[in-house]
Amino acid sequence: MERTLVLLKPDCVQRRLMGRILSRFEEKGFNVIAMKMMQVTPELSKQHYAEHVEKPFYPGLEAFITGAPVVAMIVEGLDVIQVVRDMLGATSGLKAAAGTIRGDFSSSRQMNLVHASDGPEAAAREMGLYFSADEICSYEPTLTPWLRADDE
Ligand code: FUP
Repeated sequence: MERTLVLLKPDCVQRRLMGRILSRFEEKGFNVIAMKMMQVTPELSKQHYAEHVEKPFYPGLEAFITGAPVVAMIVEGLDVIQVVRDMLGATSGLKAAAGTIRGDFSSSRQMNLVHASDGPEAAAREMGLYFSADEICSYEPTLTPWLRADDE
């Protein structure tokens, strides 16, 4: 079982798409085990996007991600890190395949609605940036027997 950090970005909140996008992860069968609305500070933005801080697009990215609240969540499931990345689609909404979240709802590279960790190391680091251990509510969903076979 894996866990990944998902952010519904400011454009998702402002465009009233939170419910529809959360539904995609719920409908897939993943467990949301932590969730909160919060304001990303410039400091948190620099930590989150550490690999991009020196890039020319970073100032605009920071202004965007700190410009309105986000919803941070931890999503749990089998292979959830890669599967959620696949559900998001390519970084730019103009390049993301139809049927993906970005492909269906975004027409921007910056305003691409959702962030998700891109690997196990990033997931561990990003979950630690956004959540403390006591904010994680692990539980066994009662419908698990109807989501997959016992040996999967
Ligand atoms: P992703 O992993 O798909 O979220 O995308 P990246 O880690 O490559 O980029 C992080 C964020 O920077 C993206 F959500 C969009 C933004 N970005 C820009 O605003 N301009 C760029 O040229 C590249 C990325």
